[in-house]
Amino acid sequence: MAWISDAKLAAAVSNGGGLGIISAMNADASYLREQIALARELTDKPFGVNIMLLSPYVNEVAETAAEEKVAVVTTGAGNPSQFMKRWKDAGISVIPVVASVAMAKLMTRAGAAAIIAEGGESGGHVGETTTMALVPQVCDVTGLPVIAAGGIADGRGVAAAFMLGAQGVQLGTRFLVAHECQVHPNYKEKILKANDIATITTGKRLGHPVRSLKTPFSRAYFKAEYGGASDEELEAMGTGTLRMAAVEGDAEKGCFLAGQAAGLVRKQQSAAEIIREIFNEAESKLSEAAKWVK
Ligand code: TUI
Repeated sequence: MAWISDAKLAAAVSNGGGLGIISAMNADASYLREQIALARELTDKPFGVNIMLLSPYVNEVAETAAEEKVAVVTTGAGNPSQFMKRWKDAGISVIPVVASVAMAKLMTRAGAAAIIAEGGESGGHVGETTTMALVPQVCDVTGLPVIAAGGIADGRGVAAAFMLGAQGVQLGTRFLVAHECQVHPNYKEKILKANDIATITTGKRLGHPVRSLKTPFSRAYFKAEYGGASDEELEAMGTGTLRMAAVEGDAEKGCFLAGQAAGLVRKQQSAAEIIREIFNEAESKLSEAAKWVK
């Protein structure tokens, strides 16, 4: 989660019983090195780093993650094959995010430690297939642990993910309103106010669909996309908009990435409280569920 998931949030998640992930986003190696050092000051628990494969600095941040020997690397928005050997040689557990069965197979063969199967309900860069359909199909082709992502924001979603065959879950949107999340207050307010139809997918025409909240920016982008704007004009429209949302809280020009489960996010809590509440709820939902098949 670019401009959102920094050392502070990642450490709070790890201290709260999860595995916090620092976003390497579109920043250079020195930013990532700094964030890793800060996370190590804030927690003695393992944490991970997400490498966004479309980053202009992908080569140097991939190397930094290896040099720093972080516990886990997750990847997004592409195929990380070229980096797998370097990371594995450094003792890192590599957990790629996939949006398709084909990529899950490829990553299993390439030596991944687990697979994150992310459905199109999620925020940010998304695939077509929903979590409900994707997770069991990924489970069927890999012997690795599967972590479900996309559309999960509470214990019901966690319970459902486990029933689909997942052994873990990845949540983003719910942690946007964590006390330890440094995102602009306007962003948190928008998430808390979001309903079931609050998000929109743009960027399909450029081949990189992105889910975000419906705002003046995303509506204007959508119109431009289907109204004859050139690829260059669209690229220019999107530049800098994640920072405008997360850092400046710019309600007009910012791109507020969020998943469809934003409508389930109703209160601000610490990361540890979020994790505790979700897993308590999942446990009770799972123990109640068997009665429906009797
Ligand atoms: O990567 C994400 N979420 C993201 S990345 C991002 S930055 C961005 N901004 C504009 C355009 C594109 C990226 C914002 N949010 N989630 C994980 C994820 N990975 N979702 C989908 C995928 C994915 C897509 C294609 C993984 C592999 C893949 O393989 C394609 C191929 O064959 O290379």
